[in-house]
Amino acid sequence: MSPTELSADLVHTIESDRTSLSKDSFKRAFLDNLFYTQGKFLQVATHMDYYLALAYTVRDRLLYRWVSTATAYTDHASRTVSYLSAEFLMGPSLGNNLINLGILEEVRQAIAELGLDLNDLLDQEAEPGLGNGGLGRLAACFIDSLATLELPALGYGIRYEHGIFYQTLRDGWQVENTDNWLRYGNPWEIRRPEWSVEVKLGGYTETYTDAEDRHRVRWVPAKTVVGVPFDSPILGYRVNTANTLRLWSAEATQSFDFEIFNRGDYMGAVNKKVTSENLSKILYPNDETPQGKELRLEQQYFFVACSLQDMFRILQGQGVSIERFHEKFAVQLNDTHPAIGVAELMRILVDDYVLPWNDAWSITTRTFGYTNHTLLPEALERWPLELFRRVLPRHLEIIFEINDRFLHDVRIAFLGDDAKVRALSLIDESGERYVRMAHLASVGSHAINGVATLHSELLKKDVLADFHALWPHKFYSVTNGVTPRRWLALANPRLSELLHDTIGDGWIRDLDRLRELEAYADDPAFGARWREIKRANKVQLAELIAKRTGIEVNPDSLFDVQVKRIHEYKRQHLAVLQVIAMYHRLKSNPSAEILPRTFLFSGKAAPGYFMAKLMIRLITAVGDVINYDPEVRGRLKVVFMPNFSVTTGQRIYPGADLSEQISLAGKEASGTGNMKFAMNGALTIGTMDGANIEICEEVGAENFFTFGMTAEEVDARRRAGYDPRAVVESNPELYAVVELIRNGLFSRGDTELFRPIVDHLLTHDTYMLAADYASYSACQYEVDEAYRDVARWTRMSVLNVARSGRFSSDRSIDEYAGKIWKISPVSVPLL
Ligand code: CRA
Repeated sequence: MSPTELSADLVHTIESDRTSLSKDSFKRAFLDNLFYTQGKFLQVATHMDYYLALAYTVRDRLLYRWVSTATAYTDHASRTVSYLSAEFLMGPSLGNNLINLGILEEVRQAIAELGLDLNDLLDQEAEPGLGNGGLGRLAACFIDSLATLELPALGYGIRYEHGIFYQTLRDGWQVENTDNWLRYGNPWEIRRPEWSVEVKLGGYTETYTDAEDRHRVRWVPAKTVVGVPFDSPILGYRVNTANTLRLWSAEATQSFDFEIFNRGDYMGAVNKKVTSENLSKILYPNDETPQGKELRLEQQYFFVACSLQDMFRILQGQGVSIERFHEKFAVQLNDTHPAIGVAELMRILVDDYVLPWNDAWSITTRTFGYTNHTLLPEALERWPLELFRRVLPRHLEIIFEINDRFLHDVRIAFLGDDAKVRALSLIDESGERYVRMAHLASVGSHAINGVATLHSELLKKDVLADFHALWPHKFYSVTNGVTPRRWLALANPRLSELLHDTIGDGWIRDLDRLRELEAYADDPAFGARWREIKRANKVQLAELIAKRTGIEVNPDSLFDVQVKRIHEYKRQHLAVLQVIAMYHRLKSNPSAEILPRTFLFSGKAAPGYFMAKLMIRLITAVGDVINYDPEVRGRLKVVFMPNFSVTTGQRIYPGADLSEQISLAGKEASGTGNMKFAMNGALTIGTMDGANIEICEEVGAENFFTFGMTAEEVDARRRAGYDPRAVVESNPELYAVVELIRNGLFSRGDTELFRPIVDHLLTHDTYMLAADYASYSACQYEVDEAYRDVARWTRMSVLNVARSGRFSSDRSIDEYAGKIWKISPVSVPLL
């Protein structure tokens, strides 16, 4: 019997117990797992036991598909995408896996028959918060879509022991608490020690002559750590494809140093282990503000080196020659965090496999694609040269060599233009010397893309303009997307049911099918159901708000929501100015007819970002005044919901009426929350920034509230000399608002607390709140007017959903696959 026959045979023997999707066998398997993996019986089991038993039951069903997928890929020797990302913000897996298996309702039923509520079990799952925000969540949506489109793919990242911090509020300030997502274990992962690899760090290099008389370089590292892969299956929607998310955990080469131990130094003996394991201990909680921390560079190199070694193992397992690496793997760099991969692949090919430089370079550049996610100058990663040399001495030499050859080409392309040479160099030599990671990624990739049309245009015009002049053919644009499985089917069961009843289920796999809803936009019966659903979602959100914050909100008020990382460029404080203006209006005229609104904010601030933390404090302070002012009588509420996460997002988007996407134009590369809101029937008030522009185009300008300067107007305004104080002083409403903050209304008379915000607004106003204020304020009046017209608002909401198909991550992935990766689907037969 050959090994393949053997495994097929085995799978069939165990099939009925572990793979059947029938309700009865599911129930049996659940009880079996409760008994044999949790060691509990129904009467004494906790909700966590139930959740884990259910998770293992679902996992068994995934494993069958996973093994089948691995077999199909091996048989086809398929071209594979390796998606390299320092962050994967997955969110809980159970609900999503039930959706993708197509058994959510059956399982709900089975669980109910055992006297349990599926929702209670879903709530037990700890969220793997292995990302900061949009970039990490994008990676998670992308691997869902890759599997759904039956594309061979591996996600490679880091298994951080502690993900993004858990945010609480104390006296209105953000407090960071350590996340401990692994406390009860992670039922979705399988540790694969047999595929562990070693990673070298530090030390020095030396040259030598090998047995064949070749001059070679040897890297003598200062330390070695072990990378252990933990694999999780990523099942596509109603397909057999289950791809792999492979996250690396750092371990010590030896858990215990006996030499030190024998000298009697007990603590010292475990020290080495502790330092090695620090590598994958914690996710750096900064979004778009990298800090030049040595450990962070080590983390980046660690997971990239592990992943490339893993790819070579797979290549060799399939008997493919090294020279064909780029034919087997398309490696995508999710921002510059994995850009060191360019130098690492060169090192492997040149130092270990002794390939000629030019051959190695050709393989490398045909392997990598680079996605840029930001234009913010402070977000572009660069490493001080000395730090880089200390951690990766051999890679620095390789980068110098790449740079030499590259700059030679630059000199020829831009004859005699030394400024171009300095601007394009991989090394920034304007002061202290740095390695520019975006330059390394751009030189080492065959494709460079932005994440929305405007962003890609600005990349070509601005941040990477010189690279564009050199290699226009390398530039692409792929607008971001989000997975409709998690963000619609799972997050919004009520709306999904209505869609199911109206147009069937085709939209879950082909989101453009939502267009069929357009026919119902003016149908009164449909509209009434539409409103009932939104209202029910709002009631549920109001309950969550009350539970998390103690604040009671009125489900009949307009839910005006801004949820995302807290950043000055995202301008949460612009929304706050508007809230204060409304409050001021009410106070000046208590009987004024105003449309009741609930302002909901949620999001984390980087722990070291003073202004962002102060912005949170301003939101909570304004809430503390307005929410308890009897004169306002529930017409205005301001809520800051702590700990925004994937899980909280799933509960917020479906209950929103209005989505705030108010970044200064030219600053938000794309945004993805904007898409989640639109898909769930919220209307957007937004600037012409990032993907807002494309959302507005798709849904129609009449169904979108636009305001503010365009990116071009922003530039022109700044060039013309921008004086924010003059703008504030010439707008009585804005002036009054600023005065209220300045005089301490929201700080019990303390005029110092919010001074940094006020001063910055009046002097620099980097993100031009003052310039956009009047237009924002006027636009909010239009929102009021539209909301009062119930039929009109309903129609707008329906059309937003109907026309959101383009913002499925399936569309994004289809574009990457066709234009950049050149990969095609492989259909997977079950074994
Ligand atoms: N912070 C951008 O700012 C974008 C996501 C995903 C960001 C968002 O506008 O939607 O990436 N950039 O493309 C980023 O992380 C390092 O840069 C983000 O999430």
